[in-house]
Amino acid sequence: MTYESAKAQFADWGVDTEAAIAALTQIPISMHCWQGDDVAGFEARTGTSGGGIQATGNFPGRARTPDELRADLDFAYGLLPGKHRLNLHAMYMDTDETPDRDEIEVRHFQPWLDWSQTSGVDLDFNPTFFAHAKADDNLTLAHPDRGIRDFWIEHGKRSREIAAAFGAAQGNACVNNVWVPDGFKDTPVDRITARRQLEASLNEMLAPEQDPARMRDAVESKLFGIGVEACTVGSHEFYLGYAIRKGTLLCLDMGHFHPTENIADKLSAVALSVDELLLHVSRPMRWDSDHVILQSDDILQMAQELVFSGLLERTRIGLDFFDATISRTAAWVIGTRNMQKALLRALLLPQDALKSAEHRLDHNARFIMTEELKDLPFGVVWAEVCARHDMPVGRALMAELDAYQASVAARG
Ligand code: RNT
Ligand code: ZN
Repeated sequence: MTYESAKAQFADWGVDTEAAIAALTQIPISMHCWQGDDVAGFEARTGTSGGGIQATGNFPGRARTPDELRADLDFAYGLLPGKHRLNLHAMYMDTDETPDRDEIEVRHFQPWLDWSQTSGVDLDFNPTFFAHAKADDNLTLAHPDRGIRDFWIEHGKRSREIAAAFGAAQGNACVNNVWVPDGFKDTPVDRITARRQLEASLNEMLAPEQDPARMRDAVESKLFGIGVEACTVGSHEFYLGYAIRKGTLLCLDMGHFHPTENIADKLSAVALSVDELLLHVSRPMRWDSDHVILQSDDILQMAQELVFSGLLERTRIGLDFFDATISRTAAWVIGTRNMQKALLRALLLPQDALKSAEHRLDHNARFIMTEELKDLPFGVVWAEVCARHDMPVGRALMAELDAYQASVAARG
């Protein structure tokens, strides 16, 4: 089918494909650096990821150095229509020095800044509160030991400064997302002390004022992780309240809730109380497994909520998945494209007609429409987007992904 006939089919429903394409290419996705190397990072001094997150698998081609990671990123961004961002973790520092986490400065990330300037990919940032001896108790900002808390508070402060420096260099706000693994393997008897401790540490960390034009703070909740099955200190309720009171962004990671919860449903609810949202779009399978996102119902609903609830302007879309059983670059490209495809599908729906059926309680019309609309040629419009950016789809995409994978497969 040609784009012109697809365009006519959408027009028949009152949908302007050109407007949808224009809107889609304005939506940046903050792609996470950590899919490229299985969340290992480039610090000289620390070890495995820890914190209850784990990439499993040993498919060849993992990036082992910052240069390899940047080469892989260049390849991946080259297959993503639109202008996107990179979400960098502190453990991805690129320096000959060996700063501990409480010693990091923007100079330790200079090669990333240089790459950002030349590639035009703006940066977001994350302090790394895991994969470190001082996080081995699965307690960081909520640790009972003042010295350990101070260490992590300092790390958090420095991360905010680095984020602000990134923001100043790129001319738009860098989001600095705080996720801490803090929790208990077995049922704690004093949850409130741990939560007060986390709150106090966060307050200290966020106390130095930063220009919101340069950096914004986000906080990410979690339900449980491996090793912290009984209680996570920074739960959803904890951070929802915190974000409302402190005016930070609230980060919703799709893997951080009970498996049957609908994360898309949460957006409109929390958007009434928090100004800005950050998403970690992910795919949990039975637990917070961080599978690469598919064009699954969860993702389609998430995208539809963003579009239909008018939340795109105040939501930063970040991704959070890591699969080491497949090509890292294919995971990035397919996963990020799936987010874009989901957004495109939402943008190609006759929003007014659907809403008006619901508003007049015509659930029958809404039902017929939602099902009939599923047969529209969304893929043809996506192929047109890619063609306009001179990017492949289908078998041609597969050939490019395979060729790149073959070129990195010999990495040790
Ligand atoms: C962990 C959180 C967190 C991490 C990254 C690496 O459960 O989802 O966002 O995945 O910071
Ligand atoms: Zn996350």
